Amino acid sequence: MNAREIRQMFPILDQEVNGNPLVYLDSAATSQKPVPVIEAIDKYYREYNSNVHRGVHTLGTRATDGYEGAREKVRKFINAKSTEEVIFTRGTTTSINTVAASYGRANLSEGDEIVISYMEHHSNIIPWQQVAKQTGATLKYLPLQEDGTISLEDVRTTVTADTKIVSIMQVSNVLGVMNPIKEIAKIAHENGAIMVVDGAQSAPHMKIDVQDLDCDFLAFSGHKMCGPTGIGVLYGKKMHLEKMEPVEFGGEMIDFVGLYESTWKELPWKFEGGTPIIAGAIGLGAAIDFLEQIGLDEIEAYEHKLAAYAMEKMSTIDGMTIYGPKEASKRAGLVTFNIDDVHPHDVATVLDAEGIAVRAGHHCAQPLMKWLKVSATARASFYLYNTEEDIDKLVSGLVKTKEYFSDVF
Ligand code: 7TS
Repeated sequence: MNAREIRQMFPILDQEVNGNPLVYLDSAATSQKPVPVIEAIDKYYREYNSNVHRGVHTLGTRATDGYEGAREKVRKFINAKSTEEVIFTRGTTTSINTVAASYGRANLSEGDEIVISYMEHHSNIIPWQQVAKQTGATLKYLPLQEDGTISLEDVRTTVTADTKIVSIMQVSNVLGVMNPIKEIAKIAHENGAIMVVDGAQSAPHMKIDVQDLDCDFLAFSGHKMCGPTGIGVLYGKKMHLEKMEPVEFGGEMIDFVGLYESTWKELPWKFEGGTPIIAGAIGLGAAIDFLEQIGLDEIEAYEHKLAAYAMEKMSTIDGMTIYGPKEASKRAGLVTFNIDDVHPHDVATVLDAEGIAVRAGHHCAQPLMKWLKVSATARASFYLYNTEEDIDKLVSGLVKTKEYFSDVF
């Protein structure tokens, strides 16, 4: 399938916005959904909507098969050893909070360190701030190189024998940098710490092998990888998950309930209290089938090409500042930028009038904005359905924005 054929599988892209064909460049916030995903969810609600793991009736069995079948698809997608290591959550945020609240509270105390980096998303900062306050542990930040990359030398000096948890994003939602997770995990382990990976921006765009990375936990969201909102994944090594306490209690996650004491189901269900996100998991399973049919390596290579094209074209615009590494080979498919003194919200507003959707703001990364010495930026992010033509339209939209604001001031 070429990009044009892929694009046709996303019905939402075939529309006009403000009188112009939609150019959707905000996939890092959430991706669009292809027909097979929409159909899988539709089919579930039309044909076999039912609760899972309880009834013996036919619809209940079909729903359970759909839900647990999706878990197996996720297992294969990330190469986890077993489905016991795959927990369905609401998304990356919930997944990281679960690790912080359960593993963090049980394993941290005064004098221990948690290491994160300046480029993290708020979802990979605040849960650690909270658990640090609760346990007396110290939160430490890995510095960044001038181009926004992480150096392994800095990892070696920041991670110490007191470090218990290292939690880093695999791909930055602002700088587009791809962090050397496997090498960082090795350093974490040499110091007796565990490695948590925020895979929100990597799982949609590249092949992930948790056994090869040797990470202890991996968090990601379905909605950024062609799946529906409200579903995400927490992968964890069985040896950790087995020892961890659930963070939500109630139906579904219990084995035996007494008046004053209860016991939990085995993995992974002890972490899935309440009626689970059945349609979401089924939709995520369909998204994984879709991505695998195209090929994660192909998607990654295509996005690199788009990023290189965008960097080349955008840098020709006078007054353009692009954040992150200059070499396209070091970055994933997104470009974060500012033009002259035009506020990024104004950039996004002018582009919207042209039918072009980009994100403006701090991108839930305020510490990184501080490091970049800006309050906000604009960001164009690409996915498998974008084309060079979309980027050409972005560039002419940006030229227009510049002209518009030079007339105003
Ligand atoms: N981690 C990273 C690296 C992210 O990019 C995001 C969402 C999250 C965690 C949180 O994911 P959630 O699904 O739990 O919300 N990032 C963005 C973004 O860049 N623009 O909107 C959301």
